[in-house]
Amino acid sequence: MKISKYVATALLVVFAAFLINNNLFSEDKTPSKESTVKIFTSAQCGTCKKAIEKAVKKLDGIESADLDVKTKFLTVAFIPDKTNPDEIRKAVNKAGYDADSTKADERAYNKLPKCCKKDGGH
Ligand SMILES: [Cu+2]
Repeated sequence: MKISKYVATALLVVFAAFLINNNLFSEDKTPSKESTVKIFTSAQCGTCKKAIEKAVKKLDGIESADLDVKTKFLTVAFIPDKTNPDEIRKAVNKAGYDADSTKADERAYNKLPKCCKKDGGH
C-alpha cells in the first residue's frame, strides 16, 4: 500500500511538472505575436481607402491595414506590444473618418473631398 502511495505522488509530481512546462511553453508563444482588429469606418470610396490605410500604416507596430470599401470595415494586423485598437481608431479619426464609436476629427473631416463625406455624392 505504501509503495502505491509513493507511485501516486510521483505521478502527480510528473503531471504537475508537465502542466507547468506546457504553460510556460504556450506563454512563450504569445508575446509579440500579431493581433487583428476589425474597425467599422465612415469610408465612402477608393480615396478614403487610401487615406485611411496610409494613416494607419504610419503607426508603429502595424503589420497590414486593408479597408473594404463595400463593407467599410478596416482590418488591421498589429503587434500588441507596440500599438492597440484605440490608437488605430484615433489615427482613423485624425484622417477625418469615424472608427467604430469614435467620431472623425472635425477639421480633418471638413478638408475631405466632397465625395468622401458621409452624405456627399452618394
Ligand atoms: Cu472617399
